Amino acid sequence: MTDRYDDQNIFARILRGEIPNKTVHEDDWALAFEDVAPKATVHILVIPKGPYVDYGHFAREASDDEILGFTRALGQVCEQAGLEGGYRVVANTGADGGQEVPHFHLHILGGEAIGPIRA
Ligand code: IU
Repeated sequence: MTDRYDDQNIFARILRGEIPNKTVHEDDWALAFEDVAPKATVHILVIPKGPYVDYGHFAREASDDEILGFTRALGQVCEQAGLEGGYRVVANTGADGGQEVPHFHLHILGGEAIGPIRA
């Protein structure tokens, strides 16, 4: 998998403020916003501010501060979303993982019973 980052991808453009979004959280390390095509009652995307293509790229290249800041932001968003019944966090990665936008992002899905992962 290539780590070449396309700075014209849609999430890069959202980070630069070129495209509107429904932000639910923003700090130095992460932006969280509602998915435009929700796959569950609650569907939030959390993205790091840095230019990382996917989870592997982020885990390898991001600084400890970025990883810690992003992880804490994710936890904060999950807690603030009021998902008392639980939720799922998903990182689609690469073509086989069904990743469409080449800027690392985590999906938070909840607000309803999603059930176990099935093939
Ligand atoms: P994926 O993991 O790369 O497949 O997820 C990309 C998500 O980004 C997907 O759920 C889209 O609905 C969502 N999305 C968005 O929220 N805003 C956009 O402008 C575009 C995609 I394009």
